[in-house]
Amino acid sequence: MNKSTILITYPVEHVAREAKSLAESAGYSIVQVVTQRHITRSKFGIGKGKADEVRELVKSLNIEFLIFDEVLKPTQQYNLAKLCEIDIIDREKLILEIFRLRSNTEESKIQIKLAELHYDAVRIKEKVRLAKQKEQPGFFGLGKYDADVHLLDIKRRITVLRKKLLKEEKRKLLQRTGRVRSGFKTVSIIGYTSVGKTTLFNLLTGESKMVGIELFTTLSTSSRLVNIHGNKVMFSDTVGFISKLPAYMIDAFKSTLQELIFSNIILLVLDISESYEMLKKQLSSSFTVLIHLGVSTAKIIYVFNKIDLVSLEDAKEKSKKLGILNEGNNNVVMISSKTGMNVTVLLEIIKSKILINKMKVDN
Ligand SMILES: Nc1nc2c(ncn2[C@@H]2O[C@H](COP(=O)(O)OP(=O)(O)OP(=O)(O)O)[C@@H](O)[C@H]2O)c(=O)[nH]1
Ligand SMILES: [Mg+2]
Repeated sequence: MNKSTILITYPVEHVAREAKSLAESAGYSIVQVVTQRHITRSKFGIGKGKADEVRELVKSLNIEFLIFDEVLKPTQQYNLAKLCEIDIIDREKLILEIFRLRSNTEESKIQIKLAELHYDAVRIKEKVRLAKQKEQPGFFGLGKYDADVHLLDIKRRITVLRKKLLKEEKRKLLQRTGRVRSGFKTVSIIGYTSVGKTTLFNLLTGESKMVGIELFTTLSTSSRLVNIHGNKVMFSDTVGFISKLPAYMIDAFKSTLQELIFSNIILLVLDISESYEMLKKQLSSSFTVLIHLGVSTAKIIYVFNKIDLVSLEDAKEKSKKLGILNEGNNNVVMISSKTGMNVTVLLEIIKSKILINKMKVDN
């Protein structure tokens, strides 16, 4: 299937690259990238002149989809769709599509449904608001009454799904309490999507969970108990993060992500083979999630992965520029999950942190 697509994004290399990877992960084939410095203009997102150009491109290149690398208001989406006579997929919709394609557990399916309903609700509310202003009578052919009924239905479904997730959260809480009682320590592997979290998880646990170059290969948490020199440690692999992930999506994945709140150690994985700009983005997207969940950053071990792809000097320089230095804190390590390089060093760090925690508890 060749879903020929135009991508509208910013003229910033790493931003455009992320958008392109997202689009390709959802199965779109990018035929043309259109970049604009401002893509949040009120009517079409882009300016009218550019919108006309895009319309011409759509026609001449036989384009089926238009991906817009920003969150669009329903009016913007509608205006642009009408002008170009084509489906517009904005950034949020795109992320939701990928999530839906990848979801393979009951829990992640509920989480995605919840996020989708939220996305729809925001749009319907906007339609109602516009209908009230009489700016757009019969907007999208939807009367106010229909919209209200639809909205109520969405709210009801959201409540039902939230209850289901709450049950799951409680089940996990019990599981966790059991773990704490048995003296297990927990280590969560987090980070931007595609940095190699699952590859590392597999290496540490002997598992064979799916890894892939596409974004968001992992959507549901896997955990596995490992014995590190006589210490029982539970490793968990988690869903990857991405920049500009809306808070409601983090909330939707809360039952998956709250594992992090209770972890003894957090391995924040970064892909050192990426550019400095990209690394900054990887770091900030991880911090956004940790802060939103209220997780202490003191538990972090920074794991620079894919060291096999760069020189040690280059890696050190980048980490220094990022402000992540190993000044006796024993919380930075450069590894390759592919070749296994320095993984024993990582294990030693984990072990020493666990022992320190143990001593703190014992005293
Ligand atoms: N060269 C090299 N490639 C690696 C390394 N670790 C992972 N990869 C590759 O990076 C890609 C992504 O790896 P994954 O383990 O799926 O990454 P992830 O962080 O779990 O990704 P998501 O689950 O999609 O968020 C795969 O193609 C891996 O083979 C490494 O140390 N060196
Ligand atoms: Mg993964």
